[in-house]
This record gives sequence, structure tokens and C-alpha cells, in this order.
Amino acid sequence: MGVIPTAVVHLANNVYNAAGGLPQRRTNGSSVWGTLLVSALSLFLNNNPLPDGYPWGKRTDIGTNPFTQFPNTGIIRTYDFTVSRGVIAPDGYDRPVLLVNGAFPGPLIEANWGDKIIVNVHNNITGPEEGTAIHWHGFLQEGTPWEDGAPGISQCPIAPSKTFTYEFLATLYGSSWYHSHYSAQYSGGVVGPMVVHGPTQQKYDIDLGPVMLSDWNHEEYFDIIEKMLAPNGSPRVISENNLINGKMNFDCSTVAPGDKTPCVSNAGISKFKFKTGKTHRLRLINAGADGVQRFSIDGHTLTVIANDFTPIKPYNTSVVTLAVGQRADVLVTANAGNSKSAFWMRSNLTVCTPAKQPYAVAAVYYDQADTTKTPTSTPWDVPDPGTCATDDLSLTEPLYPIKLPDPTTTHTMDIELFKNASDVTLWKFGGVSMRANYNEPVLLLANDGNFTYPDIWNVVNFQGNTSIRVVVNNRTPGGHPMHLHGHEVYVVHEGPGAWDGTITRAENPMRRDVQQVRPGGHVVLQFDANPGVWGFHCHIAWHASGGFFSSFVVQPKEIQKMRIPQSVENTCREWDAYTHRNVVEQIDSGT
Ligand SMILES: *[C@@H]1O[C@H](CO)[C@@H](O)[C@H](O)[C@H]1NC(C)=O
Ligand SMILES: *[C@@H]1O[C@H](CO)[C@@H](O)[C@H](O)[C@H]1NC(C)=O
Ligand SMILES: *[C@@H]1O[C@H](CO)[C@@H](O)[C@H](O)[C@H]1NC(C)=O
Ligand SMILES: *[C@@H]1O[C@H](CO)[C@@H](O)[C@H](O)[C@H]1NC(C)=O
Ligand SMILES: *[C@@H]1O[C@H](CO)[C@@H](O)[C@H](O)[C@H]1NC(C)=O
Ligand SMILES: *[C@@H]1O[C@H](CO)[C@@H](O)[C@H](O)[C@H]1NC(C)=O
Ligand SMILES: [Cu+2]
Repeated sequence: MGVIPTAVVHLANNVYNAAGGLPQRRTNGSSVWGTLLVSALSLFLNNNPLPDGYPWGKRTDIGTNPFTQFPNTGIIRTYDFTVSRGVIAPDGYDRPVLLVNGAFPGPLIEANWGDKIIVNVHNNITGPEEGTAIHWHGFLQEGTPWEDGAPGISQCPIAPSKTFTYEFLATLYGSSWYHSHYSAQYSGGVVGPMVVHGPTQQKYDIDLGPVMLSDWNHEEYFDIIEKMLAPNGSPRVISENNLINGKMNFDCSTVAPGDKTPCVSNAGISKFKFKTGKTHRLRLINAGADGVQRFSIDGHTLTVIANDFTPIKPYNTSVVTLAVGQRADVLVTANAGNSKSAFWMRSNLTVCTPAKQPYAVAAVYYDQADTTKTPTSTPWDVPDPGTCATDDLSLTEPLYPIKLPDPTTTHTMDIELFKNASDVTLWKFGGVSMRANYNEPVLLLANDGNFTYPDIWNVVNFQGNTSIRVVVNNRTPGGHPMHLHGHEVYVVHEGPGAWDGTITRAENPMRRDVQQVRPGGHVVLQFDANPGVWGFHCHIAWHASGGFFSSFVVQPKEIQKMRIPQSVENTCREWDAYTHRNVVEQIDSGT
């Protein structure tokens, strides 16, 4: 199956400019990400123990099973989030967005391994109103599947003007992110980083914190999806730009004639400070809607120490590839110049990603460098292999080894594209194009003992199985980042064509929560049952909207025994009341 070529690239010189820039408030609202302030901020946020110290004692990343031996600190980290509309210009082009506490990207959630995280999410989306729900990506939610934040699956959406309080344990540690799971809302700005501090073998001097990579569109998500799901619409959404920590320049001369939207060409790029000779930890997160990112820093080798929430045996590389939802923790030593040096940090969308401007840059300054100067460093010459796959599984081996168990059941699902009777192009996953019912979350019905659902919800019930293998065949010409909620899954195999039964490192397969499947290829995933109802879907926002979504019922008998807090039922009552008074225009699958 062929690869769809990328769109025409417009790239003007003014994109590579580290001088000037709009005020941070215009580009990113109240967000601090991307500013030099963060390099200083993280000195006390990330580089010292939180006020209660390191609670993991003698537990190490190499000798501790994170699934069974996590600490329970009793410490609670509380955050208040308000989701509102706003207008900002992350790349200089003004657009309406959705913001967490007025910020894009949103504020950091930070905890120690074993802490409890509480987030009060207030829905302040008006003009027009919309529901919302926030997903805590990669968190296992053991015993608390109703805190997972998937509307129509684990909860009803939070109605306009209402609040829902999420409460869950940080049982895994590392770098992640939160994002809205309501329609494609997150691509409109409802995203932010999460850091759970834990033990690490690899020594470093400075934690520089999250580096979020995200493709960027100039239209609102709602309009994008309306066009995509119109009769004869295209399932390929072409992004306008690519951002690092929510910032990038844009060449305003490429704006369509007649488009009077305010646009400034040198909005400003993200800037980072390196301490000469010191080793820095960067927490790379692909928080985009669609594109696969290839991250590098000119002249610097990256030592990868974790993928998603799994610490791995360190390996060196000049380029790290991340599909949507994936993370990589990398160590970088500032040894490529003198104290006055400056370098480009780059993130290139792969040729498989439909993009007008796929090249994001940020500036890295050593201690004494002039932070207004434009770096002149040359990029690594590591060509994009063009496979639409991510880095080879043989590169990544978990530090704490776990042998692949024998599965108690194997389930096969195909990915397909089709046109429905109204000439709308949609995705089918396991034979169904999914559409959720916001008013009837699967988890609440399951808790009531109802396991009979409309086919269009695309629910797969695995009954009492304890070890579940899923073979996914990609019968489409694009790559897809497959994400399972509530689990850190074993990646059994990934490759072109059909699976031939080969297992990559059965004695210790890679574990992560998102795995890319290449065009025309397969991915084989396996997971140890965590009771609940869990989304299993493509993390490309546009594909999930177009029906590429399924839900797994895992250990139904255990679900029936769960005591779900009253607040979850209240959220449904509030949503029901809202939907009786208002027509909710559910333009897509809902997730
Ligand atoms: C709620 O949204 C409105 C309109 O976007 C905004 O003016 C207001 O500041 C928001 N309130 C809070 C608490 O964020
Ligand atoms: C990575 O490269 C650094 C030098 O840049 C070296 O000290 C280190 O041992 C290498 N690590 C691995 C795992 O190869
Ligand atoms: C990223 O894109 C830039 C601009 O086209 C190019 O010069 C560079 O080689 C690319 N880097 C990698 C690692 O592919
Ligand atoms: C085709 O899909 C669109 C988008 O989900 C939907 O609005 C329309 O009703 C569907 N048409 C048919 C005939 O099912
Ligand atoms: C279970 O819920 C579905 C969806 O509301 C409904 O159609 C079905 O009748 C219910 N089944 C039972 C046995 O209550
Ligand atoms: C495991 O799943 C298979 C296929 O869905 C089913 O037939 C079997 O009963 C399940 N096993 C248990 C223990 O529930
Ligand atoms: Cu997809």
C-alpha cells in the first residue's frame, strides 16, 4: 500500500528567526511554556524534591515492579482547572481556542510517585457552550476507571458551568500529558503536561521539564471536522504549522488572499537555556492532533531513558520519533560548543503527515549566549526513512524486565476506510465505525450489570480473561498511533504486512501506552487485565472523530462490584438536564 505524499511546503526565511516576537500573552495567554522563565522555574519545580521529599525510598527503576510495588504516600496534589474560550496567536495567526486557566499549553500537573492527584475541572466554555471531559493520558486508574475522562465511555461530559473533580493515584512515574477527550477539543488547545517524579539510574543535573511537540491548525476543530465529515469530504486534514511548547513563527505571506485574520510573521519561538557541560533532562511529548514528529538538537546526541511511562535501557540517537500521544525522556549534555553557543532544536513532521509547514524550531542557548540571537547550527543529516513507522522496537528495552505472559484470548481488529451512504468518508475499527452516546457511558451501564449495547458503540467484552492479546491489521494507506486507556501494554510485534507470529523480545517486550502501526502493516499488543471500560483507539484526533474508536470491557464481574462515587452520577444528571434544554450538536464519534 502506497504512502500518501505530503502537501506542498511553504518555507520562508522569516520562519527561522529567534529575534523579536509578540508578547507571550498574545501568543500563549497565561502560559509560561516556551519562555526562558521556565529554565529558571524548573530549577525549583523539577530539580528538587517536592516539599515532601522523595518518598520512594529504596525503590529503583531497575529493580522495582512499578505495577505491584508502587509507594502510597498519602500526599495529595490539588489543581483547579477552568476550561474557557479565548483568542491567541501561538504562531502569529489569531485564532479562537479553548484554554485551561487561560493558557496554551496548559499548566503543569506535578506529583511524586505514589501521590494522589486531584483536579477540579470547571467547564466555563461559552459562546457557544460545549461539554468537556479531561483524560489523564497513560494513568492506569486501577480501581477508579470512572476518573479516566472519556465521555460516553467512563463518564458523561461535564455540562457547561458545571464542575467535576477527578481523583486518582500516580502509580506509574515519568512524563505524560492531559487533554480533553470530548470530540477533537484537545486540538483546539485543551492540553498540558504531567510529570510524576520517580527513581532514575541515569544521573542528570537539570530537569528542563516538558517539551511539547504539536502540529497546529488555523481553523477551529469544530469547523475542521464539519468539513471532513461532509459528503465528499476528505479524511486528510492538512496542518498549517508545527509548534514546540506552543510556539513557532509563521510566514503570513502564505495566508490565502482575502483572509483578513490578524497575522504577524515573527510571533516568536520557544527558547531553552542549557548550562555548559551539564546534562539536561527533556521530557518530549507529542501533544499534536495528527503528525508523527522527528525530534533532534543540532550537534547534540540524545540519550533516551524512558518511553511513555516505561524506563528503558538507555540508548543514544540523534533523532527521536514520536507519534501522537507518545513520550520520550531524553538526556542531553551541553558539550557541543562554548558558553556562548546557540543551537537549533528541531521537530520535523514526517513525510507521512499532511502538513503545509512541517518544520518546528526552538532555540537552545548556553549560559553566556545572547538570547536574542538566531542560531546558525546545521541539522543532523538523518533522512526520514518514509515508512510512517516509529523507532524500531529492538532499540527499546524496559529497565525492569517482565516476561510476556501467555494470552488467555486473542482478538483481531482491522482498520478500514469506507464511504457511508451519504458519501461521508469514515473509519471502521473491528468492522464498526464508532459513535458514542454522551448520555449513556458504557462504564455506568456495566456497573449496573448491563452488557448489551448498540453495535455503533463498538464495545468488545473480554469477560473474565486475564491476559488479552489484540492483533491490529492496518488496511489503510496511513500510519496510526494506537492507544489503550488504563494499561501500559506489551508491544508484542509491529511491522509491514500481516503478523507471522514473531515476538520482539518475549523475555522482556517493550511496554508503552501508544504504539504506531505503519500503513498496510500490523501491530500486536497484549495487556494484563485492569478491570474497567477502556478506550482503544487511534490517537489522531481526526481519525478518532471519524469513528476509529472502540471500547474494551475488561473483567465485567469486577466492574459490577465497583462503588462509583455519587459525583459521577451527578455529572450525568447535570448533562441530562443540559441536553433537555439544549440541542447538542454531536458532529463526530464524540471522542
Ligand atoms: C470564563 O470564560 C469567559 C469567556 O471566555 C472569560 O471571560 C472568563 O475569564 C472565564 N472565567 C474564568 C474563571 O476563567
Ligand atoms: C551515549 O553517548 C555518551 C557520549 O555522548 C556516552 O558517554 C554514553 O556512554 C553513551 N551511552 C550509550 C548508552 O551508548
Ligand atoms: C528537519 O528539517 C530541516 C529543514 O528542512 C532539515 O534541514 C533537517 O535535516 C531535518 N532534520 C532531520 C533530523 O530530519
Ligand atoms: C454518514 O456519516 C455521517 C457522519 O457521521 C452521518 O451524519 C450520516 O448520517 C451518515 N449517513 C448514513 C446514511 O448513515
Ligand atoms: C442496556 O443499555 C442499552 C443502552 O441504553 C439498552 O438499549 C438496553 O436495553 C439495556 N439492556 C438492558 C438489559 O437493560
Ligand atoms: C476469554 O475470551 C474468549 C473470547 O472472547 C471467551 O470465549 C472466553 O470465555 C473468555 N474467558 C473467560 C475466562 O472469560
Ligand atoms: Cu489513525
